[in-house]
This record gives sequence, structure tokens and C-alpha cells, in this order.
Amino acid sequence: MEKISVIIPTYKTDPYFDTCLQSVLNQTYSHIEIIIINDGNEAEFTNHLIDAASKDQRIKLIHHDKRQGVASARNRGLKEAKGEFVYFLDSDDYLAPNTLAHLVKYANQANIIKGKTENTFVSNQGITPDKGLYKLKIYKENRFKLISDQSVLNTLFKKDYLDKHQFNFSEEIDLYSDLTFIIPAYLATPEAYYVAEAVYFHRKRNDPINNPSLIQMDDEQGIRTYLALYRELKKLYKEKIVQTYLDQQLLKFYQTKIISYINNEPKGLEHIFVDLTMTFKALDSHMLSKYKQPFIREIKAIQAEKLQRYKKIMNQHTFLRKFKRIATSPSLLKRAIYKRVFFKLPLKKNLVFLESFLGKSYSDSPKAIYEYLIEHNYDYEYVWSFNETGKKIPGNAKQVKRFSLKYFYYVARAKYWVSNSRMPKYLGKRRGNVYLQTWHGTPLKRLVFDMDEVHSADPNYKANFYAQSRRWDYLSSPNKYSSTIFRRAFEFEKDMLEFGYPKNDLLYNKNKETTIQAIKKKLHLPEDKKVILYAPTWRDDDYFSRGKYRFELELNLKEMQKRLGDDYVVVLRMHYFIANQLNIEAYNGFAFDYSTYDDIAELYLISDILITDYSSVFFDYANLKRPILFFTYDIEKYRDELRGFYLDMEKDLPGPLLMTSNDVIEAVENITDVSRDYEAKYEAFYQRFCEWEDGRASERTVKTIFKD
Ligand code: C2G
Repeated sequence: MEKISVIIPTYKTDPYFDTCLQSVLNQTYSHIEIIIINDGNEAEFTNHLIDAASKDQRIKLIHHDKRQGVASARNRGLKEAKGEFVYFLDSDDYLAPNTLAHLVKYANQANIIKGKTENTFVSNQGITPDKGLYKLKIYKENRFKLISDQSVLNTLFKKDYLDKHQFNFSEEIDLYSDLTFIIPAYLATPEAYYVAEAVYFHRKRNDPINNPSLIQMDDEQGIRTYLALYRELKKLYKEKIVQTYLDQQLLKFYQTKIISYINNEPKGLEHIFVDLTMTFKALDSHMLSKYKQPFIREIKAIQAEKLQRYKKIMNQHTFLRKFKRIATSPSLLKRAIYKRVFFKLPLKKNLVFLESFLGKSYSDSPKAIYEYLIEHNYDYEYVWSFNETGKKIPGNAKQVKRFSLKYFYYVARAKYWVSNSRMPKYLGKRRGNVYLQTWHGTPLKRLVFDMDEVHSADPNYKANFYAQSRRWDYLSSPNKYSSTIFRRAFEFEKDMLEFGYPKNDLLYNKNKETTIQAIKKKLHLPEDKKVILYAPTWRDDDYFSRGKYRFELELNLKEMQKRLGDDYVVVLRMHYFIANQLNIEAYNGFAFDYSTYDDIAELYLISDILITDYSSVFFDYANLKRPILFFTYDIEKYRDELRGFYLDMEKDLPGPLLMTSNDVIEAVENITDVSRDYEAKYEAFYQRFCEWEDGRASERTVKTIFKD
């Protein structure tokens, strides 16, 4: 059996490395040696590598004292390689279990065999099944198509082929050095194979803010490097196949990287124009015949060194492109009006814009703040954003439909924004705008920059969150514990309002009893029964599409009704991300679905027991000092795979963790005993998380912010 040398350079990839290595160790084709290059990593990661290497004889670890770059690390790996085949892998990526086996099947027939690459944001990506059966594909004259990704990855090379030609990565460059290896390698072979079953998972980093990959750091320097490399390679390889390949790659690079750099970087064009001109002069003009105007004129202006002309064409081109897009999309049209018209009108000093849970409800801290303002006759105009307007709310606030033209008008003009969740990035921020972010819960589940991986439907979550949160001026905090986490996980550096949560003021309401009666009546709940509230959270990995999550009820309502129905009713409250309907018709009079009821705080107030899971609702509910049960049937998956927690659920919570519906029912039957058992823990919990709450958080918040 022939040996494969797998070469893995490592540099600052601590969070991803174990997944990578494990995927190699688990290969079904096991006759491998693994050459890991520690390219000047810090002590902690270095020690981790040493430890990992000691656990399997197939691993060979090589140290570079200082970082020398990926090209040098791969060259070093090549020198050490003893196998008949060589395979490069990046230490933040990973393989499917059969990848090497699939490649090696054809290894004696070709010098180069490439597999399929799938992009992923997570560590446990499954393979996307291809339509139909896979077939081996043989590329001859068109073999450069296989490197349209400009990458050396997921390719099995015959070692004696590499040795014979002495292919090497150019160590003068870091980014794009793959080209210096793959071009000569693909040139000297008459054919290359493609095996789609051999899947390589290429990780797209979900945190381009703190942990960008090489490609995500791309900027002026990256562009210059690429252009210089193109010029050099054009001179070095006169063969038609390479010349065409390079020209195609340059045009692609121009359309993606360069255009976006020029659009996003003021003066960027001036900085790179000389380089651009030099480079595009080497482009074969025939290549342009496939393109349309004004693109051709754009490139010709570059070649003719006409900066002003180029700018003019570009502006026209950009305008045309935008116009076309806007004209066909009402939502883009509204955004354009927002930016170009509304944004330029003066800011209204007495206008307050409010939104709760992305316009889904009239609730939470924005509601509490609004009600405080109107009850105390503050002299402001108010605008609420809702997905469905026409709500019965106190005061005479205007209601606008979220994302309607009116919405954009008021967002642009309001001096004050009050919201408990994120507002779209494209809204920008005007000078003089004051943005109070109330957020919506004490965190149990890890947040944003404390999350390693994002499993939810939005893979750009971290980058978007970062941009959106730069606009917050104030952030409400319910307790010291949250302040510390918010500072770190949101990278929030402005004013933290350590006042408790305005939304919890209601729970300290002086007329509790009358309020409870009124709410129960409104909800058609029997007055003689106690109320159990079931309010679980959402699962990051169970969704229909972005923002639309699925939830299956694990509580056995039938059994609950049988054993608890004489004394209790159950109010079901799904998280606002949950999109599917609960089917509870059979439990009429016992189970009530109030998932779309505006404010959960009112449901807290009327309930005698809370059942939840990993939702932050229990931090708020604890203000009432009433019993809490945790129905955590999927705790292992939720904690270990999806999110990770800030607290030790077994130790820190004010109630029992229950794994089955039967356990939950029993706990309710014995609720007095359960409460007694948890008395001390409850008290400690209350001290830690509810200490700042006294029913006056709205007052303190309003007095800090609304001073005009
Ligand atoms: N919520 C609700 N009904 C539920 C669950 C939650 O109305 N069944 C509301 C509550 O107001 C709660 C808020 O949504 O405080 C946040 O809910 P979580 O379940 O904790 O989930 P998430 O939206 O992911 O926010 O720092 C807090 C975290 O960001 C959690």
C-alpha cells in the first residue's frame, strides 16, 4: 500500500486545529504520514501541537521558531515527505472520512488528482449529495479549469513527479503563493483527474473581525501582491494555456476584489492605478471579446493610463448597475430614498423611534420605557415599528409598518432610537442620533464573540453584529454578570446602563393582584386554576430558513392534562423565532397557545410555575420568586455542540433539570417539596441576577437618556 504524506502548516488556528487533525486521523485510508509545521505559533498552541503529535506515531511535528509563512511551511513539508503521494491541507479546514481513499484509488494513473471543495462555517458539516452518481473526470487541454480556485488544496500529487520537476512555492509571497506551485505542476502534466467524491471542507471564518483568514485580510497590499505576481507569471510562462489561464484569473480578480476595494476605499483607486495600468497592459486583448460594454471601455481606459476617463466610465457603470438593481426591487428603492433623501433632512430632536423584537411585538424594555415616558408626560413624539400595525397601545404613538417608506422616513429623522434587538446595517447612523440598545435577556447561551461557531441560519452573524453594534450609544444591563459578558461578547465600549431591566418593572408592580386578574380575563383563562407557563427557547440548528426556526413539543400534554388538569392549565409560549404552529386542539380548555401574545412579562405575572430550558426567561421570572423547572431533554447537544453556556446549569440554577416529560409532571405534583429543596439556591440566584431590580429601572434609564 502506498503512503500519502499529508502536509499541514499551522499558524494561529487554535480553535480549528483539532477538528482538522481528527479528520485526518479518522481517514479510512490509514497509510499516511502527517507532517505538521508549527509556523512560529505562541507557546500555548505549540504545546498543544506537541501534545497532539505525541498521541499518534504517524504524526511528525516540525517547528519554525518564527513565522515564515505558508509557502515556506509547505516547502518544508515537501522536503520531509516520505510518501509516494503528497496532499496539502490547511489547519482550519477538514476532510470527509473517505476523501483520501477516493483520491488514492486513481493515484497510479495520474500525476495530479483533485477532489471537490465545499465551503462551510462549522466543524461538523455533512456532505451535500451531488445529483446522480459521481464519475471520474479526466481533464486534458482544459486541465487549468481545475485550478480556477487558484488553490493547491484537496489535490493528490505524485511525489516522484514533484521531485522530478522540483516544484516549489515561492517564499517571497504569502497570499496567492499557491499559483507559483500549481501553474508549473499543471503545465508539465498532460492530464489531471477530478474525483467529486473526495470532499474537502474549506472553512470560511465566521469572525473576520478578530480572526480573519489570510484571504479575509486582503486589502491594498493583497491587491498589489496579486498584480505583481500576475505580471511575473505572465513573463515566466509563455505557453498559451497558462497565458489564457492568467488572463481569466486577472479579470475575475478585477471583478470581485478590485472593484469592491475601489468602491469601499476612498482614494483606493489612486493608490493602485499605476499598478493596475502596468498589469492590464499585459492582458491579451482577445480576452475582452467575451465581455460587454461598458466593461471593455473600463479596461481599455486602464490600459491607456487614463485615470479620469476610467473614473467617469466607472461612475456611469456603477450608476447603471445600481439603477438597474433599484428599479427592479422596491425594497432597494426604499433604501435608496432613505439614504439620498430622508437621511439628509434635519434630525428631529423630539422624535423617538421604538422597536421590540424586530417589529414582532409591543413588548419588553422598549415598551416599559415608552410607557414611562408617556405616563410622565415627556414632551416627545413617538413612532413604533411593527410588522403588523393597528395595535391597541396606550398614548398616541404613530405606528409604522417595518420596512415601509414611512418606517425609513421616521428612522432617518428620529434623534432617539430604542430597540431591544438589532437594526439593519444599511440604516447607518446619523450624527446626533442617540441609540439605546436595551437587549433582551441575561445571557445563559454564549453570545456573538464568545461563540466559537455559528450554527444558525445566518453565517455572517459575527461580522454583521459587529457593524450593527458600533452604533449603540447606551446598553441596558440587568446585573453585573451581564455587564461583564456584554462588554466582552459584544465588544461594547460605550455607556452601560447598570440599572436593571426596564421590562422587569412590571414584575414589581404595586397592584399585582388586580393586574393579574385583568390579564387572566383578557386571556380567557379560568380563574380557579393555577397556571403553568412553558416558555422554551429556539434551537440554532433547526430551521426552515433565516429567522424561521422549528420547534417540536416534547411535553406530553395528554399525560399532563390527565394528572394535572384538575388544578392547572398550561400556557404555551414559543420563542418569537419559531415559525411552526403548535397542534393543541385536543387539549382545549387545558392548553393555551400564547406564542404570539405581545408581552411575555404579562404571562410571567399570571403564572404560578415556569417551565423553560436554556431561555433567558428564567432570569426575569426569578424576580417573582416563584418556582422554576428546567425541561432540558437535549442539554448535551445544546450545551456542547450548539452554544455553550456561561453558567454551570447543574450547579447554578434555581430549580431542577428534568429530562423527561414524566419528570416534569412529577415535579409539578410535588412542587412544594421541590421549592423547599431549591430554597437556598434560589436565594443565591436572586442575589446574583436580580439584585438591581426594584421596579424603577425605566425611570433611571429615561432620566439618563432623555434630557432635552
Ligand atoms: N422570549 C419569549 N418567549 C419564549 C422565549 C423567549 O417571549 N418562549 C423572549 C423573552 O423576552 C426573552 C427573550 O425573548 O427574554 C430572549 O429569549 P431567549 O430564549 O433567551 O433567546 P434569544 O432571543 O436567543 O436571546 O442575552 C440573551 C440572549 O441573547 C438570548
